[in-house]
Amino acid sequence: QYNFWNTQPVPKLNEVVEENTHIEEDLQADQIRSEPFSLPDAFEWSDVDLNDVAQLTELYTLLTENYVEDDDNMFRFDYSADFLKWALLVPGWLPQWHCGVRAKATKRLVAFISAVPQKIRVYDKTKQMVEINFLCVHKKLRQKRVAPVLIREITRRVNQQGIFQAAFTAGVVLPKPVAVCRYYHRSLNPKKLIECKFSSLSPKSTMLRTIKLYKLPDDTKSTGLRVMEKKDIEGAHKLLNCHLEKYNLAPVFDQKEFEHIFLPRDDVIYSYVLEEKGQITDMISFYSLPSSVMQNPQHKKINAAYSYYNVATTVPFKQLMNDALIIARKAGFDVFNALDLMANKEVLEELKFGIGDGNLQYYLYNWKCPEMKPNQVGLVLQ
Ligand code: MYA
Ligand code: JJ1
Repeated sequence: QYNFWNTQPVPKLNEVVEENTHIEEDLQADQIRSEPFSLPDAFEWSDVDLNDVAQLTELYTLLTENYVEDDDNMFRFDYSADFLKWALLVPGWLPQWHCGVRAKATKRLVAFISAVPQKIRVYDKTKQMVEINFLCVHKKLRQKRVAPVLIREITRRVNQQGIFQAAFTAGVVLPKPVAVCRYYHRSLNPKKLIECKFSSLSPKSTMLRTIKLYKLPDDTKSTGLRVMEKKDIEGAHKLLNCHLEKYNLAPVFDQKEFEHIFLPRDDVIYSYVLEEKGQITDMISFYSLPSSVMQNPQHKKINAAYSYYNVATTVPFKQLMNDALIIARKAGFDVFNALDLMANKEVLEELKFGIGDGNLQYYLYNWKCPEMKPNQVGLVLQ
């Protein structure tokens, strides 16, 4: 059990942690291995250049065909190429942190892992870390211990930049989660979700009654709610960073990062603000992450919106979140997903979200700290 993870600087699954500190000391430059880790003979390392459309398309295809599926293998995440550029070409990105593996013979991209820089606060300590995401091994290459090689290699490439901590999330249980969050889902297009078997028609209800149950108004309730613009960045950045101080695990954005992450991009990131006397007082955001529907004659894709960072100070949080549902439905999303982190849990049930069958485990690498409840988590990864 955990032959790889037992060799890594992470707490044991049964360990109860009381302090908030690193596990291993930072390495000196001469202690960091300078050669890449060895792959099986038929494969080679190859950075993926996301500014090259051909390579971006190769990564898109690898993930669309091989990335995360639900427990019953009915749906698979289908991150768009524009989304991958948004998530991975953040300020401070490095080409060697878009780490690919190709088959030597065919040059086919068969595996990937990424890191992006992010300052993260854990309780009272703020550290430069990376966020690790998009770990993927082609289905034909599974269970050959390639994933541990990818993880060791990205660790080496991150260490080379003087960074020794990372944050990541996963659906699987590894040593040792900092927090365990639950997915909740709010139907926007219940008929399609039922046809896809994403949700089921309650035996006590009918299609018509279900459609009525999830009906939403055409217009948002918060007066003046509008798309976030460049001129709002300074105010919205301050609003969010101050709000995130409430949580025990949260990113600390600088203004450039904030602008990259939150300026709206069609079919990728949606951000809205409320302004009062020239001040940004409230914000909502969600990102677009469709899933492929496998083995369904009628539907190929579910358009899902994922709740991202929200701050309510002048209107009730429930009203603001309901406005997000209204906007998402109008934009053509079939379902609105949210985790039970930050203050979400307090409004999800009243807004007709139902609990999903997936968990999201939060992890830190080379850091030990006390576990936290979902409502103390203020970090949302893509
Ligand atoms: S989470 C999303 C992960 N991707 C998917 O789920 C896509 C579909 N699945 C696959 O592509 C493969 O099944 C993967 C495993 C690649 C997941 N995180 O090569 P193997 C351990 C960490 O024989 P495969 C995301 O992107 C497993 O417990 N470890 O297995 C964040 C076993 O170790 P151990 C995982 O199935 C990623 C070993 O791998 C995960 O062919 C964060 C087996 O390897 C997982 N999601 O490939 C990565 N799944 O023996 C860590 C399995 O110990 C980053 N395993 O049980 C750490 C920080 C690094 C930077 C540090 C900087 C300072
Ligand atoms: O989407 C998920 N579950 C859906 C579909 C389940 C299909 C059968 N397994 C679900 N649907 C029920 C919705 C219903 C709507 C009306 C109200 C009641 C509820 O539960 C789940 C999350 O719940 N998603 C996954 O399992 C995908 C993987 C999640 C882990 C992601 C890890 C990625 C890490 C990268 O950083």
